[in-house]
Amino acid sequence: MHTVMLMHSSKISFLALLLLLSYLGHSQTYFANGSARSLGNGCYKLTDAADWQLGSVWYADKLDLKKDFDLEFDLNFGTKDDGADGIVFVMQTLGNKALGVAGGGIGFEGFSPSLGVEFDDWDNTNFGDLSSDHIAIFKNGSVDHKSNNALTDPVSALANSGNIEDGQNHLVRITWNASLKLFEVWFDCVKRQSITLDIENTIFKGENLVYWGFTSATGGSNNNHVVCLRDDILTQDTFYVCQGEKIELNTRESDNNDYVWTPNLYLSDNTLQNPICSSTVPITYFVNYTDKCGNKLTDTIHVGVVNKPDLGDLEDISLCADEKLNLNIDNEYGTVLWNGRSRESFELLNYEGTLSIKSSNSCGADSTDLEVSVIDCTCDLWFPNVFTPNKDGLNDEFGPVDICSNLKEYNLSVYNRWGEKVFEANDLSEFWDGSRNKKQSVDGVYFWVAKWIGSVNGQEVETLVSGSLDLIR
Ligand SMILES: [Ca+2]
Ligand SMILES: [Ca+2]
Ligand SMILES: [Ca+2]
Repeated sequence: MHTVMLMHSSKISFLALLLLLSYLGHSQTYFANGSARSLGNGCYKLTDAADWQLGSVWYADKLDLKKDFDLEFDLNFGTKDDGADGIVFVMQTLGNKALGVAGGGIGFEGFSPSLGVEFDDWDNTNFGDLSSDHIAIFKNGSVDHKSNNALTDPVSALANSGNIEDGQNHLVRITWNASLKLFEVWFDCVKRQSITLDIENTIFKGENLVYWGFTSATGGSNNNHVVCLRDDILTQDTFYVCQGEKIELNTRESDNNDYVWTPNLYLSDNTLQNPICSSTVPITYFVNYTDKCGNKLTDTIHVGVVNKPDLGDLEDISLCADEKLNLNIDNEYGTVLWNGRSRESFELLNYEGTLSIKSSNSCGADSTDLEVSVIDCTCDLWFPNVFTPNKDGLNDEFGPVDICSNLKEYNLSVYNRWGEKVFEANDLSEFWDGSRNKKQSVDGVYFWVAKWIGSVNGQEVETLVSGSLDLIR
């Protein structure tokens, strides 16, 4: 009985049901509003080449400013050098249906709180615009370079101040280093803006989860405005796979499509951008490739393994009256329901009846019903005063008969008549077979001392007993 109890509590503490998830089987989508519409292949037309258009596209999931991000996308500003008004990359907290104001505000006007990176191709002299197509960072829906919402000075989009309304796709990269609070913008592979700012606290008043996307508008002049985004634009550095299943990994796009993942373990093909991983153990990969700007990079990708909840080791529980047991099942990214209610743990104290447990996470769920009973507890050990270690199968070993519900500690020592210790046990399963140093001990009288701590109705009680023993072969 006592061994069942001890095993029971150790099994519970070993139940580490590590759970994670959020990205498993996740497919990412965008919301297009106003004049914006999907062109397929991840491209959205924000405005047509018509006057007074207004569009926005928002990613379905929020960005977390507590984490780094690295976004890469193509912008196309149309074919008319004298067109208007441009495109703004926006972070905001108004939702994924939000739409701003048309005209020189480039669809960004009207969002507050917000952060915007304008790619402005129309010179509004009242806003202090550069005459060339330019990039600047703003907050709170303003595009006025003279206002205190201007977070940076404008710089020309191209270093040579050239025209970006050339019908070509322009590669834009926006990165955020959460620990350095560093926000940077690249245009056609050249860094054009950089700002160090606690965006979460100074703009969003402590909110770290923000919507992100793009706005565009036309006014009395116009252009086609298109943004092309990958559906996996939020590149991850950690993937989670359910134990025994597979997951598609992914890294940044490359023009020459030349990737090498190391170590080449558990991967369908270590030269793909997106190999299938079937690891059953946590593993870290390094991926070598050349990015779209020709930089040779090495990305680090971690794969975590998530176990499906398994409550199969749980057994019915018997507790002594007034004995407490705190049941705890780790499930960090899932939930554990105790009798239908979500709690961290469940304390048993004089509880009798069925205890229903359900543990679930995104890899699966398991449930079990335990019968919990309260028993009268004693802890007594009885020792015989004679034994006959002659291997006839009868009384060949010396040790206790136990009636103990919950033994905490145990020691038995046996001495010969000269006071030499001939045997010692610290576990109830160890009995004396009458030998010492592999030699048979002689017939005669021996002495034993036994000490144990057991639970008697919730109280720990220590007992010390001694006696003599006849060894007869
Ligand atoms: Ca232009
Ligand atoms: Ca402008
Ligand atoms: Ca401007």
